[in-house]
Amino acid sequence: MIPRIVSFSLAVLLASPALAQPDGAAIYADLCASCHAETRLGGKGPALIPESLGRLKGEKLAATIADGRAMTQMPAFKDTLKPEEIAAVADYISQPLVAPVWGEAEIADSRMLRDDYTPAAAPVFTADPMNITLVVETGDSHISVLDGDTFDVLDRFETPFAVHGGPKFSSDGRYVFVMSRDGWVQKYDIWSLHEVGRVRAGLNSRNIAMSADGKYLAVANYLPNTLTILNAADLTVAKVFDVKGRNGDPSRVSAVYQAPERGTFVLALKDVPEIWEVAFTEDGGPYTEGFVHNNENGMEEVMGAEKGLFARRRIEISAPLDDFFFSPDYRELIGANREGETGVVVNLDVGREIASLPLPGMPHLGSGISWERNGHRVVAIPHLNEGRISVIDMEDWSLIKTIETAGPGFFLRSHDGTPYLWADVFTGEHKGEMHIIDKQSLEVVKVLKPAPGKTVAHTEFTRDGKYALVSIWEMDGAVIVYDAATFEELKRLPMVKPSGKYNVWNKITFEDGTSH
Ligand code: DHE
Repeated sequence: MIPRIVSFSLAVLLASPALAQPDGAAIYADLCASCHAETRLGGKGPALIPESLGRLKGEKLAATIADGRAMTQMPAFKDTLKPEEIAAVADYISQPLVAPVWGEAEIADSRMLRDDYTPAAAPVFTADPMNITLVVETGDSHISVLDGDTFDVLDRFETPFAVHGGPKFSSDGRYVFVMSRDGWVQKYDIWSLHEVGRVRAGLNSRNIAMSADGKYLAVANYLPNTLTILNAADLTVAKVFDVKGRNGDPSRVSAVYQAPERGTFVLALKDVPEIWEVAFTEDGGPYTEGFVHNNENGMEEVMGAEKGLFARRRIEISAPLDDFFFSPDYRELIGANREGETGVVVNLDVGREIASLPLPGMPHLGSGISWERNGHRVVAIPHLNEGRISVIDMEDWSLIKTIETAGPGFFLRSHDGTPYLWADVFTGEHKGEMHIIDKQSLEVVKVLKPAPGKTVAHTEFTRDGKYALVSIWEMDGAVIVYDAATFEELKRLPMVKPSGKYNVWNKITFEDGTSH
């Protein structure tokens, strides 16, 4: 500790003459680089660049440096640094980096396979492998592996820092892939209860998608502007796409989804008005025949000339869309822009927009769910800015109902085995109120308030839909197990800031009530 402070003082003194402003770069090199890397692209600790810091800005960022982060390796610096020095480091790490290189070679170099891993021939536990539920505990970067019948914790393994989005399972439910906002992708063997390895597929990543055949894992990256496709078996690189619009403008990839029936990954692009489909089948999915498109001169032209594995098709749209919800046959998608007030429906077969929808208040399409109602398929979508859920008819794209809730919600969940959907309130004075909504009448039938004043969010069901698992999303949090029919609380499992929960069966069968 003492040598570190001495060397820091020297560096600061050398770098900043008396009365000069503290030198944020020198302080960073001295105190932060050992964990976050000299490049600021992350090491043991996350990358410290604007893209990764996200909403951690200004005073909030300075407070994190001063106070550290509870339950992580991040120490408090308020006794080591003066407030103006903390402000200088905060300012330094808030400056953009000039296009860091993170291509095939860098990704390949980051790959680490565990040498203490031996695949088990059969599950090493007696629990039903199809009813395993994973609980992501973001508070201390772990995942708990739950037996879905007894709710016993079978294993608790460390993940990379800041896991985001749903982990993706291989189609047999044996392996799971987890992604962190820093671009690390971790592979874990559920049968063996052991990590297989990890690789850094990007520097700032959004989410991952698994191909239906289990061979490929696509990683959507903000930084660099790429889509990385990994071989799921050994985490080697299969392909890296530089993402640029038709006019050459680079774009961040907001999200990637798999469309099993189409044999493609579908990409939401943040900065260019295009949707991409990338084939993960050898025959190039829908590309072999191309499709007819009306170009800007009103002329019909055949698009989709690329063929074969990883053939890419561009669908031109009127404005960038960064969040999608798909129809069950994956022929249509609803897309929305975080800033926009409307959603659009895009038919992927014909490759164009076919309808628009009123969706004010930041619709969160990624956590929409759909089900059958009065012989029609409907979709429910929460809004991140407003206490409402929009219910839309997926045949004529009309708005059936706006369900008022006590505040803005993040996640919706249901299951074939229950007549209700569960909708959280994530922010505002009513945060923590869980709404139970009848899927046929669209009425709120009950509001649960299990932990007043705390964040209560994200529901997942057991394989049979009989139990609902809800997170108390706090450092001293818990997963509450409810009887999904009576809403009676049965158990609280202590967890460290549990966020999403993912049941193997519901995920691999694309259960209606879950996000895909
Ligand atoms: Fe998420 C899923 C985008 C902020 C927790 N989030 C997703 C998905 C997308 C998305 C596209 C679907 C990916 C998938 O599962 O493959 N999230 C965004 C944003 O654009 C947004 C609003 C801003 C951002 O900074 O990225 C955002 N998300 C958050 C949070 O602040 C949350 C609450 C806390 C966190 O961990 O960052 C959060 N998002 C989640 C979770 C899922 C998710 C737990 C998976 C839900 C599921 O059940 O599948």
